[in-house]
Amino acid sequence: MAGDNLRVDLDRLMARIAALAEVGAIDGGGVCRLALSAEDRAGRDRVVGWMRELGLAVSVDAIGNVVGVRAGREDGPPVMIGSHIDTVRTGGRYDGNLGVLAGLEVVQTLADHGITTRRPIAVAFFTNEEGARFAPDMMGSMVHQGHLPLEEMLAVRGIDGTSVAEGLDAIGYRGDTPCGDVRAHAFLELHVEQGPVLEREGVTIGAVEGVQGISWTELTIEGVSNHAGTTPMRLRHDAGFAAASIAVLARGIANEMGGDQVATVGRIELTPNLVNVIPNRAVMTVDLRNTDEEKLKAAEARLLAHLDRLVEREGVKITRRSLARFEPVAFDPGVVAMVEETARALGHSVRRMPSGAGHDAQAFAPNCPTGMVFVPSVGGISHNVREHTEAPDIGAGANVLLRVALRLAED
Ligand code: HGY
Ligand code: MN
Ligand code: MN
Repeated sequence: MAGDNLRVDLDRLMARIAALAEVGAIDGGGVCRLALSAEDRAGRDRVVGWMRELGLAVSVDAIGNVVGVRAGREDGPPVMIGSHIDTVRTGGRYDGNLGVLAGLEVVQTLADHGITTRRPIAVAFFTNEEGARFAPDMMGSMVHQGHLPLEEMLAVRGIDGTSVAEGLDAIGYRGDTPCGDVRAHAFLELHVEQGPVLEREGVTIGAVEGVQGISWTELTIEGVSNHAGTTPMRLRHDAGFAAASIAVLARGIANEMGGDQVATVGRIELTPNLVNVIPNRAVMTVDLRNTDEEKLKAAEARLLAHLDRLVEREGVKITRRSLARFEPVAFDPGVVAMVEETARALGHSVRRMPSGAGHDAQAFAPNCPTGMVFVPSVGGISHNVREHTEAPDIGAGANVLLRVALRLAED
């Protein structure tokens, strides 16, 4: 097939990764570009600049998703390569960014070799994949693919009180292209694994079979502030204790259920947060995930039962707000097999695996053949400035992406 000997220019890809990592750079080699922040805008501008240099037709939709299209020999839905360039506050330079920049590298490699594919190829980055500032995560891609309503998402207020609409206007990325205007023929995402499996097994490529279910809940616990020294224990309505007990319960659910069940309390904010005052308010988040929907529901039920007991026993009020809820998603078996075969044909070790993290690809999976390519994370570390993937592994992943994209664009 055309392009059998085609390979990406790894130095060029690594240079773009480094150049984008300069935007929002933080100590330790990481990046902070929270969605719709000034740093996010600067990162967007840099990537759009590269899209334009490559001659892509760039569009920005009503929730700020950016799609650059390279024309094919024929018109019609493109093979889309995408991910995200927003990061968590302690982000690494590869999470999301690799998938977008590898897409640009695929396009530039094709151009370098004068190859025009039958179908157009699009490279995209989606707004607010992380969900760290505005929940839920995968917001932009879920709106793009019709799973979340645009107006409701524009009205979402983030952890700092800003709405998504205000954030988009502030960075100038509230586009006029209708959301979902670009339907994909197929969707591919290259991403760092963000976990320990590939490295532990000495495998270079992950052929991702799907994404586990995600349940994010924000809890507001209201008790009674009182004097830490004079208030008898039996008379306390301690929001801080309640929050801590929920965190311990979440860990207990994961330990007792075992398997793929994970649980994380990532945020706890106490008021008045003073050494000698019993907290009267706690705002916290509980992140539960499992590859099995029924087990995830069972974990959620155990959390709710504990909340009821706390209300009874501690005399606190607990208000729940769902921040995100996605069922497990399976990727297209044909694309998974294509990733696996391509990795082997390129001489790389490969294994099938689920994704523990959410990804934009899961928004596309119900609508078109979708797959993901993982490359190893050193130490299994991510959402941490120490996130790292070795250049040869990045080259391997990008070449698998190139070859699978070519196959899908010619089929
Ligand atoms: O939370 C996640 O799984 C992703 O990083 N948004
Ligand atoms: Mn990501
Ligand atoms: Mn992430």
